[in-house]
Amino acid sequence: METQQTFIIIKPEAVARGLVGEILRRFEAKGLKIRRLAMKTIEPDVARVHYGHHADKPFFPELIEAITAGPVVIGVLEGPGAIAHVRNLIGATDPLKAAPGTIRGDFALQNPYNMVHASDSPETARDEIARFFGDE
Ligand code: FUP
Repeated sequence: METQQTFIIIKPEAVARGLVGEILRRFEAKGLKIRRLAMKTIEPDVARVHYGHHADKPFFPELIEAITAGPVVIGVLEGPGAIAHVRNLIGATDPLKAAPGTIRGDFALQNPYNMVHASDSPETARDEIARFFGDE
């Protein structure tokens, strides 16, 4: 299987609840390697680009508010099939549909507070890694 890199955000609500270690532990336990890791607060302009595909949705303002509400942990994870593996580990977008055993299924109640973002394709992974780590 192709070695891939994928981009994650451990969202403000997860950082505030002290779940950074638990979430990273799950990715590492799976066998994924942490290649980049940083803590930062996402600026509203960056958030609006990151979630640009939802700009016309009624929940967009709440989504931007939530992702900029406090510090996040951003990271790059690497491994064979990393993009799909990380999506499987975090679970469905809607916490109500996320299976128990997944991060969203175990720790989240409702959107937009679903704890973790992860890239959903090689193209978004490349764009998101460049957006958040490109200046390093
Ligand atoms: P995902 O890739 O699983 O994060 O899903 P999306 O890109 O579709 O959604 C991005 C974020 O928008 C989610 F993390 C939560 C939020 N969202 C809502 O608040 N309501 C919705 O109906 C759909 C998404």
